[in-house]
Amino acid sequence: MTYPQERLEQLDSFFRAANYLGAAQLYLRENALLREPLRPEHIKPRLLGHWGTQPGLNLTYAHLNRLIQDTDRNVLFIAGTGHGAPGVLACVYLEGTLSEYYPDFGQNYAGLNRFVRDFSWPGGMPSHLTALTPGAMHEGGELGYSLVHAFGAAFDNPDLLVACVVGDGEAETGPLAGSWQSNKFLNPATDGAVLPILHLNGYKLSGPTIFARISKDELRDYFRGMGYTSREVAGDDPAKVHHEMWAALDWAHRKIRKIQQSARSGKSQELPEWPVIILRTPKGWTDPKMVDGRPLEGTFHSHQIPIEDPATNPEHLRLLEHWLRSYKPEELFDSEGKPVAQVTAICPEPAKCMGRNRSANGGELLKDLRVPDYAEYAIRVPQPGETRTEGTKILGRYLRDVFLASAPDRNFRLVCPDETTSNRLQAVFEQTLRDWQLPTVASDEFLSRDGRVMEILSEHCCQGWLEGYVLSGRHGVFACYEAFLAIIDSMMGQYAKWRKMAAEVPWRKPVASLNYVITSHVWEQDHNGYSHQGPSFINMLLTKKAAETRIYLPPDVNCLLSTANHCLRSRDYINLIVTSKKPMLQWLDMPAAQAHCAAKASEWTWASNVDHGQPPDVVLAAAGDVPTRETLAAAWWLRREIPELRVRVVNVVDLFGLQSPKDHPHGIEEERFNSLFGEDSQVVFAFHGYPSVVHELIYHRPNPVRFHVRGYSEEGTTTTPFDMCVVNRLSRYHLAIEALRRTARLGDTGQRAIQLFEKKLQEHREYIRQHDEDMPEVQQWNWSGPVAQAA
Ligand SMILES: Cc1ncc(C[n+]2csc(CCOP(=O)(O)OP(=O)(O)O)c2C)c(N)n1
Ligand SMILES: [Mg+2]
Repeated sequence: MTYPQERLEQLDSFFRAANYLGAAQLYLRENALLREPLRPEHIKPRLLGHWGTQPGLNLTYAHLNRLIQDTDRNVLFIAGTGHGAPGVLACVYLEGTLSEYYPDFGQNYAGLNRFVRDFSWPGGMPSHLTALTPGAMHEGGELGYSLVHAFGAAFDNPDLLVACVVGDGEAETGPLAGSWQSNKFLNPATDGAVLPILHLNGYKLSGPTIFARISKDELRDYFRGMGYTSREVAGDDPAKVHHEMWAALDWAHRKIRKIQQSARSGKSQELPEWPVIILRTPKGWTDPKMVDGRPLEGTFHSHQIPIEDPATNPEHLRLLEHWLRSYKPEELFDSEGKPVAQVTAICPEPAKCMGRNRSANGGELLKDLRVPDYAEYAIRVPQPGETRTEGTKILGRYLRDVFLASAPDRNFRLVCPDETTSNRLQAVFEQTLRDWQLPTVASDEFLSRDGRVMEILSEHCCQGWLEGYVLSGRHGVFACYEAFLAIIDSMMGQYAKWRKMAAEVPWRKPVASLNYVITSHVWEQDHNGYSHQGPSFINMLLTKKAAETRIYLPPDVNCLLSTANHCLRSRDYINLIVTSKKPMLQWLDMPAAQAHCAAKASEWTWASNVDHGQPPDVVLAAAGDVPTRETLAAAWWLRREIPELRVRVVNVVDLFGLQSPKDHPHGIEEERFNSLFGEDSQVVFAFHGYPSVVHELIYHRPNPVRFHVRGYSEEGTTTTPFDMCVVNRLSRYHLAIEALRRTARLGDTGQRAIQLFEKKLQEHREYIRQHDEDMPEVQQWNWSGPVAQAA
């Protein structure tokens, strides 16, 4: 096949111009078009950035432009190697988008100089792709997540084609290696397509890549084994590579169209072989062959700044100038500094330019999630602490009906690492099933090509899919065992960074919040044991910006419903909800739950033993469902044994309520905080996670050392549920003892009660070793019931 010479030349002009501007951004503070001979004072004082990956990104961008012109496709571009930012910025500049978003970077000589100078310059564009970059929804700083983001954006986006350039080093990461399997979840009838382009430039930072050194057959078989058909584009002669890349993109596009047409006309039920392009070009392609007698092009030496110290080394300055002039900038930009028509002719019409792709600024496409009235799922709570219910079971019903309500919009997904049933959320399967494009057998359950629950045993894929889905303007929830959400700590951290910057970019519109439901939590992992007990995700969230993080610990089902509804309707946050899947005592009816959630924390007066206006002897506070139960039981015991003790019971549902309003927007006002916890009262605080969390949050509250926090202290094994509380010293007896120790005025009465509770602990230890279950008085305890006989 031969292609029109004129367009091949246009492609090459764009490629050269992008390469030129990409290299210029690394080096030049002025004289951006080399209108004068290059002098040391034109060179930036600090040379920061990466060259090696840019030519491959630029080539791909140029050719995708051509594809869009010819097919009118809606293409989102994802660069896995975000360190290629100068190349992508150059492409977005050449197509005209950058100047639209950043008028200072106009397509004129002054704008071009400013654009080139501002890269990696204080106050300018950062060295990686960030939320500042039009058309980007992936930073690519921490490598490994490009392909999951691409798939996340493609789900439920039938007209979208996501072109995703994956670095060959990036492809060695665990998350990227797992994410190829996303094709088993992509339904060609209702989802868009992802075209992966493996950028095989042979090297990562300083070593060769595995994929570049395995044989071509092995590489082809690697992709075949994962359900892809690959085609290689290889070479270092741009003219030849342009030819091959044109053909490869047409090949891939034809395949994608055929797969989609066949699925959309109902003809094919087979798992399609999706195309992958392998782009085998030299690292640093088109830079000098040698520097200082050492090979440069095609080696890892091209990764960052290929020619060092040009400002102080005249030979390097000469080599740099020669390299930059090899792109012939005088042919690429006119006398005004504007890219010439020959360069821009290959760009699509403005609305179709990849820098303007609306999926990259998902808030522009966001529709409110249709949700049912959560109050209709409320459970009856005639008396506090009498009935038992599983939180996630009720939440599952609510989510089931979120799927129902949002069905016309197809804009909601649940991601989960194979735990939807284990987490007791299976009511959702009454409305939708698990997405599964592979064959099924009769004994399978809840699988469908059209399912909207995304289950893969990869927390990385779950997280990445949901990020891509949310950033491209949709809604979702990630339900996970508490301990294993920590696997994606770092991904969440990167997402938080993206969100933080996006919130500072005026043209980025708000997106739905990223919602986590943690269950199978530390206090209900008595059966799985120590490995499954880890509440550290809360600690991780605490390190993020207050503006974007929210942590909720609903003490019961009605609070859970109110919280979940709130989170699903919120924007731009990272919401964490911690809840139980086991039958738990219920405390509040729906109106009381609504009031409690709105207040963030409140006194449960029915449980307190303090006359109005009197200071309490001790405040018993709790955050989390199991700690709430233990705190209430402690209050119950104290009221029973020492009726004169003034106990105030406080429950915290919105964890950041504890923080000073100076530190977090959800912080409870000082006056109300003091009305709950007093200014110098002793506080025994039972917390769901690590105790240090509460200490950190109350740091700016009056007299914080009076807070005595119990929580998970890395004690655990396979034991009874209540024993988990005992070994971590969070049990009702421990809390009651601690409260008494902190109340000096009781004298002997207090001592006698302490001895009683210590005896109870001893009985507990003996009982569980004999019976393999908790004492009946513990198991059956409720606020008003059978424990009356227990003492
Ligand atoms: C998860 C992660 N580990 C390490 C790094 C440090 N790092 C930055 S670039 C790079 C090499 C990337 O190689 P490749 O994906 O092949 O990109 P390219 O060759 O196109 O530059 C490494 C290891 C990183 N950014 N992310
Ligand atoms: Mg590489």
